[in-house]
Amino acid sequence: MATKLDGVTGVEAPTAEAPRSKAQMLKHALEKAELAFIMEAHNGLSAKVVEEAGFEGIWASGLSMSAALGVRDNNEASWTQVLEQLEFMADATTIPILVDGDTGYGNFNNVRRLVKKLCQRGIAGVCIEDKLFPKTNSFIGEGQPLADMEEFSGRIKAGKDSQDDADFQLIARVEALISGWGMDEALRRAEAYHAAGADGILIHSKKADADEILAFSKEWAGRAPLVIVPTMYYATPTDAFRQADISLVIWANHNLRAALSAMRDTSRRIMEEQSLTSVEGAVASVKEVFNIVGQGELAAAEARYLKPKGGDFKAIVLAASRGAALGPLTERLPKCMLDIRGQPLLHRLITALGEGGLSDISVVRGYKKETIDLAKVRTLDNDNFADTGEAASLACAAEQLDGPAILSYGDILFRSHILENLLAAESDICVVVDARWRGGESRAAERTVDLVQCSRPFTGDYLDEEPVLLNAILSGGDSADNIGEPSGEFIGLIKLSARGAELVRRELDGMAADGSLNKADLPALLNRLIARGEQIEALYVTGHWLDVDDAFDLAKARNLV
Ligand code: SPV
Ligand code: MG
Repeated sequence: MATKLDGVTGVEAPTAEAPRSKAQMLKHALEKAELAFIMEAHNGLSAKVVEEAGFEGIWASGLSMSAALGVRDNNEASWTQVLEQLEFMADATTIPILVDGDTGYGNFNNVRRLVKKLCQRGIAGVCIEDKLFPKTNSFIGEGQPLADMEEFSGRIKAGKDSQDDADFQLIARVEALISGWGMDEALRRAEAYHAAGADGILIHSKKADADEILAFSKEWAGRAPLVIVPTMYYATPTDAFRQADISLVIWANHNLRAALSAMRDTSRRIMEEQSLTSVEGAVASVKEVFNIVGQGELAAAEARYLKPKGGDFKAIVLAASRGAALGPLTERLPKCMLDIRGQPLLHRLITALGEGGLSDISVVRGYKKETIDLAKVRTLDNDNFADTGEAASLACAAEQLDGPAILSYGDILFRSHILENLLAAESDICVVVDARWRGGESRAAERTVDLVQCSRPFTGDYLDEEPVLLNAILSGGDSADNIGEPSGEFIGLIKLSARGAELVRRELDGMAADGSLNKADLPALLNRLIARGEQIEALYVTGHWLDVDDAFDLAKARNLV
């Protein structure tokens, strides 16, 4: 196959190095030995679709961009309005855009400014046609007037002299065949435009067969890359273009036309049926829309750049106990290290805390402490775990109670909104209470449940902003009668403000002093604070969390995560 770059020098198209800039990519598509294809787009979304499909470049069609704006292809959209569309398209994609620059929007002077602006917006190339401003689409009418060849050559020179990017491509579009001026005139003009500096020639035809295009190509003999738009001679096999040494095929308007058909059909159906039912499966899902515009990237960026709510909080995770109710399962591992669908429970808990913005995390270990070895997590040890309870474990982390903190049992998992709402609570001490403990939980009576009694039952009235207070919480061994009608179950998650943390630390000291620390659980500590007159807020939730006390919980957790 003859080289397409330069029939005179025979310089080979560059193939060894991957092109980098978008302009270099377009230049490469024009100059390489293989036939290249670019596809029409008319806005950011369609440009993304073109890239997604795997095309080497985008044709920013004048007809399609105009139609998408609801105007005619007669320069009714101003060139700066087109420029705005192009900017969205370029930002949305990584492949080069060849823009349909119509006539260049005026004379040489307008072309100069156009090319400067296109380079600034990261557009790889422009195609200008040898007609007069305001232009008319080539498929409308017969014998449209052509620009004077010398004057149009001046537009090309001016454009090439104005490009700030050395690789920017300017394609000259020859309309002589369409306007009925014949093959000789088409070749004469193509030669003149090439001599004026055009990087390629677009030879346009509105015939239903490719005869005149192929004849032109034969005469042209590879003097510069040839570009074609087979909209009207669409039935010609693509191999005929390959054999004719065409460089670039533009599929010029098919996304706009596909969108028009689909939008008409969808609107008509919804209008007729007054329902979305039959349409829903036929259109892209909302999720697909989120995906193509990169919603996931924004979520990742938010996690990276927004100050997380939990950033000021330390976390203390109480993970010292074995979980004896799990029997042989915890012979070699504490229950917090049991596998929940491929990940230890504690790892999932740490991840959930991290996603809430907490990065200073302490884990109090005890049983089989050597199995708990986590990167980026402080480990503190309650070596007396067998004879002590949660309060003593918390006391091992007392030094960390030097500011706002989240306390968590080591055997729970919860959805992110629970932690988010807890972090937003304004009280000094706030505990999370599941109001649904009785409704769905017939096993509640058999389980070790930290029942609580609150100032008000859960009503579901989310507009009620009056805080709910914890009146009492059932401590280990206490009879359920002690707390009256329970309002819910403490899930094992507490928020402490700096003052709250200070109160807890003092209470732990008091418990150590009066000898009650070693046997106390967390509820005992909370009850002491209540008895002292401290207000503890209860944040009601309804499910969306789990704990792992026994094999039944474990199975449930494994199914849920
Ligand atoms: C366009 O897509 O706007 C073109 C190509 O200029 S054509 O409509 O075939 O003239
Ligand atoms: Mg056009």
